[in-house]
Amino acid sequence: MSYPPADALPGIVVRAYGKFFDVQLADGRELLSTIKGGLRRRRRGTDIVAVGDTVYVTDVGEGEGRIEFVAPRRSALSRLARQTGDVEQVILANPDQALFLFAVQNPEPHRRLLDRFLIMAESRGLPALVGVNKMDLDGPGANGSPSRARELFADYECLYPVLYLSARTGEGMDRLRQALIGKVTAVAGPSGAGKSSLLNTLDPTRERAVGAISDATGKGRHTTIATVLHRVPGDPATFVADTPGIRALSLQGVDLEHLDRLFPEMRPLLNTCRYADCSHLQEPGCAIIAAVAAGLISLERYESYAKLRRGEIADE
Ligand SMILES: Nc1nc2c(ncn2[C@@H]2O[C@H](COP(=O)(O)OP(=O)(O)O)[C@@H](O)[C@H]2O)c(=O)[nH]1
Ligand SMILES: [Mg+2]
Ligand SMILES: [Zn+2]
Repeated sequence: MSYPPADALPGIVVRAYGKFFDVQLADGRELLSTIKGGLRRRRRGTDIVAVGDTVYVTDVGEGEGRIEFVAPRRSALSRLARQTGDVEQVILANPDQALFLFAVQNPEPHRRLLDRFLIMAESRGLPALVGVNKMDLDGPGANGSPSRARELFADYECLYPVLYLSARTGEGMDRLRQALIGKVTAVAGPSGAGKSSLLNTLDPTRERAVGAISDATGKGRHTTIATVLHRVPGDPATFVADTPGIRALSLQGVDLEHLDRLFPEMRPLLNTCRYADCSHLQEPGCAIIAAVAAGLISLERYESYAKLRRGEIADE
């Protein structure tokens, strides 16, 4: 165990571009930083520094910094990259929760994708929130309900916090801010759901900040940035991460034999099937199948389970 030098400043890595990292200090300043030579050898089998890491940097002037020390990671959202010799690629270090954002329409919400996201979060012990954006486009549902959105997402309301939002009108933003406060939240969802718009609503200075960085470094604008952390104004410890890489995690590391444990509505029933190793697909005396028949477990959620359990994991 080593310690940061006394004059190094604590910060959080908010962007990574290859060997360069933007480190945001407590006062909001960002230093474009490289890693001190000696640090490279220490961490094996994982990225040495990743977005979300707490680091200590020396300010070397002209907006640049040197990372002297990386605080131990509490957790990481990562994937194994076979091409790189099984070194884990960290998508986000130290996430506290995940927000899966869909739109009421444009694009149509894709519940199977939401279920896969939720399974991914469950398998990694990450608390999940569901966001339904573009509520300004909501209308009556098919079953006579006044809200199609609430009809579509009703099954989730007893499982996860469901936030009905509109980046356009500001609907639900107070509740969203409350759910985010003091935490690092990974945001994922289909393209067009409104992730960027929502981040802009949370932090109207965001676009300007990104532009300033690009100008300062003379690059970055065309750099493919995997994960970007945004500080939400109002609380210094609230960050929202745009994490496009989450989607590729999908079911990595999920043991299909125990997929049932990743469905919170199934968990209380798991020891009540007739057979201890019940797959809940066709066995007699299955408590899950009975609960679906009784309307206690949503048929659509069960179908998501059954498809994945049978190995029908083809991506859309
Ligand atoms: N009507 C409506 N449109 C929105 C809302 N939020 C975002 N959009 C629009 O949806 C499109 C995609 O938004 P964007 O933030 O780029 O989605 P992303 O791909 O998830 O980052 C843009 O044309 C936005 O203007 C909303 O709350 N209501
Ligand atoms: Mg976007
Ligand atoms: Zn069963």
